[in-house]
Amino acid sequence: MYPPGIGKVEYKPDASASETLVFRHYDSQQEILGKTMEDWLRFSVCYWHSFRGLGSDPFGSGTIKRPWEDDTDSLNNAKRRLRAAFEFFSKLGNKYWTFHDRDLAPEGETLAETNSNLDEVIDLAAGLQKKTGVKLLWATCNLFSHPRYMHGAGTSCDAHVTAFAAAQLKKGLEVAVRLGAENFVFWGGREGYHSLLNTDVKADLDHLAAFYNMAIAYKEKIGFKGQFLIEPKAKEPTRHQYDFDAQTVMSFLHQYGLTKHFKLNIEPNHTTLAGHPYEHDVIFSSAYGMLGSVDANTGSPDLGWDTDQFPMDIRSCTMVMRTVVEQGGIAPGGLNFDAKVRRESTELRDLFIAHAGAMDSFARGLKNAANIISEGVLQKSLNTRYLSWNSGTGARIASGEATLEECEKFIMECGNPNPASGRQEHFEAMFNHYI
Ligand code: XLS
Ligand code: CA
Ligand code: CA
Repeated sequence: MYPPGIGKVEYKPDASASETLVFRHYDSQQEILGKTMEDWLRFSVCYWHSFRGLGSDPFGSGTIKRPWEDDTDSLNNAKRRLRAAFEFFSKLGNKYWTFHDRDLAPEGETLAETNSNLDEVIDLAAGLQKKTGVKLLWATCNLFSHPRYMHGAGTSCDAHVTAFAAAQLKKGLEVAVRLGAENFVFWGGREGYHSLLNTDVKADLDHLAAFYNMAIAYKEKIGFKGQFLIEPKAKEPTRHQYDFDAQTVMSFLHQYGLTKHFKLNIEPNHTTLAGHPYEHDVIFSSAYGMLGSVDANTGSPDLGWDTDQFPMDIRSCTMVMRTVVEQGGIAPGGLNFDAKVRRESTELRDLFIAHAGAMDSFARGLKNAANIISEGVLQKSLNTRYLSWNSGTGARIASGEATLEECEKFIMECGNPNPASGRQEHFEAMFNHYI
């Protein structure tokens, strides 16, 4: 049992400030606006940070010792770690997990050997899923860590590398089917550039679209029913990542006729890396019906880096949940904690507290969002701001019926516009009322 002394995390609304290994707000079966909290939030634990990350960073090696690790890359260690992970999920009470293929099993000398290693661990994963009822929110392929992917995978300048990535992806999709993944994520690990002198950007994007088309064809062939998701990120590891932000990815999909096959997996820490506010990409993708899932984490606002911290800020969680509730839910996506404990947080207890605290923050975000939406005061003020578009010339411009001549005539008759106050502070104060 890992760790001894920590049991199931309980709902305890009257917990004191120092009791952080409880849920004060997350009551999985509590109904909010017609759905249980569990159904709105669809929490998922990510395997790579929580079970493969041991606190190393570019300046130093790992600081974290886990009781199940024997410091080898053996299959036995891989299986012991997976069992520990499912024990963790059961104690935390989350219903989903996510992984990269290479998080689960060691890579061999050849693709055949790698696939056979993976199969061995996938068999165990299938059994543990069945036993615990924990399901796979999404799987993804790690197409960025191995040196072969140094120039990218789908956008490598070397077609042999792209073919290898495609072969790896084929296996990844088969694994997704086997484990009943509800989604499959494409994060463009090294799909980008460091220098425009050695890069043909148009060729890269054409090849990426071709890579996605092969994935769609195979998805249909093997009957994978999950949702394909692309995860934008602005920079890191490359200087410019092609999937820069939600608007860039949506334009790419549109340009290559791929829109209907994908939605977006938005990670707010990537949104801030793009220089946008935390909730920007969540709102943009949702506005176009493209918000598929959220990698629920945060950076440090003063840094902007991709620090993958646990989301503990109630304001940000409220903004995200407001959008999720307004679009009617996030399923088949979820809130995946793509987050790692700080390398100084070395106890196993910290991993539990981090997840429980983030789940509670989102539960509070959900309650706040439900209040904002039920009372409708913010929405009413927003509607008032746009009132001029509902009738007359505004409605004619919006519907595409108006002409430049007609607008000229309107101005000649009605004179200069006199726009009303934007009342930003009023909106901010109203929002603060709910958090
Ligand atoms: C890295 C990404 C990555 C994806 C999955 O920055 O967040 O972890 O979510 O490959
Ligand atoms: Ca992510
Ligand atoms: Ca990240």
